[in-house]
Amino acid sequence: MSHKAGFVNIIGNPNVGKSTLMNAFVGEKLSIITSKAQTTRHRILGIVNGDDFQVVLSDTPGIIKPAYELQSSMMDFVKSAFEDADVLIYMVEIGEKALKDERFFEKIKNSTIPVLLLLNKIDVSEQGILEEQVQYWQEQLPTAEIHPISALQNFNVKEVFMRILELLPEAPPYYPKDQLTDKPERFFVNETIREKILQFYKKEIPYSVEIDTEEFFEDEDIIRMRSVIMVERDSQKGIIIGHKGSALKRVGVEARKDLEKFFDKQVHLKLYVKVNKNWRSDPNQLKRFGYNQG
Ligand SMILES: Nc1nc2c(ncn2[C@@H]2O[C@H](COP(=O)(O)OP(=O)(O)OP(=O)(O)O)[C@@H](O)[C@H]2O)c(=O)[nH]1
Ligand SMILES: [Mg+2]
Repeated sequence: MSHKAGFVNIIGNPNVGKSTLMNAFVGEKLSIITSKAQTTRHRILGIVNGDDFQVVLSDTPGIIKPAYELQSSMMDFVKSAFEDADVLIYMVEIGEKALKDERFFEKIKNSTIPVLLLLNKIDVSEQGILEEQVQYWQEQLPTAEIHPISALQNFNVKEVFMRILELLPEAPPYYPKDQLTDKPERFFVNETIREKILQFYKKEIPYSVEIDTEEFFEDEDIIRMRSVIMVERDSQKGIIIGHKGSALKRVGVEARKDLEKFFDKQVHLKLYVKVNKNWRSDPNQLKRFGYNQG
């Protein structure tokens, strides 16, 4: 039997719906999703397996011009997604005109691998605007194949997946057929907590936070987790904790609910807050938290 396999890497500006699309393809919530830009900080694999195919999707951070070391590492993940792609998905949202860093656009333009340009969020656009947008992108990237979609409402997502299968080469699987992702369990604990922080706190707070799950212990009927929320400054610690601990408690309760769904098991989650001065500008700290190209 012939078998198709390959890497399909999703890139684009922040907040266009890259993670929403990957989760829709995989059918699991592997990547966290929020209405804020720079939600995704890592390159996260989502593997879709069939009897005669294996599609290895990569969700990547939104493209930005880096202002500090963490963001440079995030852009290294995006660069790496150009290197091993068999198919490149360039996602834009309705109304968007250009990448936040145009050097990446040059890379897409010069790409020798197939590019699928997915025009996302068409559920919030009118027909006239959609046609105008398709024409605009056709002029910008004549070699790309354009597909209007709604990742959120699962519109045209299956059709795009079928097209990906056509484009993939004949190859044996890269990962075991029961594997869903490349990330360990603790990563998903970190990300679930960070999602709540993105949702509940304002301004700079979510961008100053990193999570480190120090304990993950699976018992017969419960998983016990202990995670540290790291902030950059003392004042941020107080904000995370909130009046009499109420804000932190809310993070814990909401994260636990999601983790119980994700692991399909009862969860006990303990949260601590620590100040780790300027962690996001410190290459050694960043390495420890997995922001390096190994
Ligand atoms: N209306 C609409 N909203 C969408 C669609 N797809 C995603 N969104 C919303 O857009 C926001 C961003 O979605 P994400 O999937 O987190 O976007 P992203 O590109 O991964 O963002 P970063 O990780 O920050 O780069 C969320 O509020 C989603 O619910 C869509 O098809 N239609
Ligand atoms: Mg994302």
